Amino acid sequence: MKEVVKEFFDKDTWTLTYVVHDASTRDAVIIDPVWDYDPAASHMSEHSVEKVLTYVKDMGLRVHLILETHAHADHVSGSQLLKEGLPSSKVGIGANITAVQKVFKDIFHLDPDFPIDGRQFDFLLHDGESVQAGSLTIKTIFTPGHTPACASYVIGESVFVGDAIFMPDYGTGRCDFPAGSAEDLYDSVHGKLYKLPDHYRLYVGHDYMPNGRPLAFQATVSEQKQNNIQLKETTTREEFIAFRKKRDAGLSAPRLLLPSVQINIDAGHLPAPESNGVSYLKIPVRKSIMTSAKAELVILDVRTPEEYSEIRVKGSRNLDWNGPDFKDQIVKLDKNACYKVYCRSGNRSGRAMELMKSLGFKDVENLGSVSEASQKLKLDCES
Ligand SMILES: N[C@@H](CCC(=O)N[C@@H](CS)C(=O)NCC(=O)O)C(=O)O
Ligand SMILES: [Fe+2]
Repeated sequence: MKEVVKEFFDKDTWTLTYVVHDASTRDAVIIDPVWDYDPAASHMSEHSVEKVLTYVKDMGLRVHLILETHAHADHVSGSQLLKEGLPSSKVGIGANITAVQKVFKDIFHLDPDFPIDGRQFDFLLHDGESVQAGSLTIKTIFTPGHTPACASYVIGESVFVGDAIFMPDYGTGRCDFPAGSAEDLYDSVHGKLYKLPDHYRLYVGHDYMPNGRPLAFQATVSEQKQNNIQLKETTTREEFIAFRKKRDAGLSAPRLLLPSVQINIDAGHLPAPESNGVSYLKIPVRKSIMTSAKAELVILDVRTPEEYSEIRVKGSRNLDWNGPDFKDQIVKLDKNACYKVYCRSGNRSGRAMELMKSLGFKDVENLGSVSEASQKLKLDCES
């Protein structure tokens, strides 16, 4: 069997969709199709799916399966739309999609009867399992980390890795989505993908074309092991985890995160239309959905109001350690915020820090004196 791989690139979301077929039988599978979505107008269009359908028709392919490498957080899946055009195909995803459905059901406060057992998909794939698409054999390898449900699909000597790893000059997938894990990603890439034969071709789920280079979407296991800028064969687990966590802390949410996830955990179905025939998406407000969301920073000056009025760090707030209601005021504060405490010499703020920690505040630091605080926080003083 010789697998033929054809790529389609959606430049709006940098996504690669693949059509893979057996040249001798024309049996085919489609991986990670895109349903175009313009968030400002909340308008969906079929352009990307149509390109794929045209190719399938022109090549005379028989598409058996539509596979998702994961529940994408940056584009809406075109799988249901594609299935309408290819009625004999079935949509599948890694069986751990159930974990993703569970987390996001809470985040989106979905209907209590929204299933979290994956039944919205036609079938679920298990680690190590092989399925047939006519003459094509597809082997599933679970490659969690970017999301807990990520799977890679091996067809012949081609491997569709989703967002586990990108081109060698870009690196790896982010691990800060709910239930993502840099530890798991290292084990998936280093422990599984890098153990495949050196000449196998890894096809990536996105290409961000760093430094203006032209589109690229495929590198061999050997090329990745030698050149991936974030995770080489020689990179240690500790190095990778430290690097990935640091990078993730600085990334912002993908532009289409909210619309994509709620549609994609429902296998690419739009929410049921309301009585006017229109589907509506939900947008949670103020609820942090990124695990790396930054805690609020509170700068506490615990000197007396007189001392405070003379000079203080800009943006600080005054709570007198010696005042009668210090503790009453403190317990009203958010225990998850990040506190930087200072006073005249570091003495009162040291005791305030101890008290706050004993009350269950998670992140409290004593910065010492006014000038030390100003220096450490890189904030000016005001009087
Ligand atoms: N700017 C892009 C960001 C997309 C993004 O976060 N991509 C994910 C894959 S879904 C990723 O792993 N990025 C890796 C990184 O930036 O290090 C968007 O808004 O869609
Ligand atoms: Fe992704």
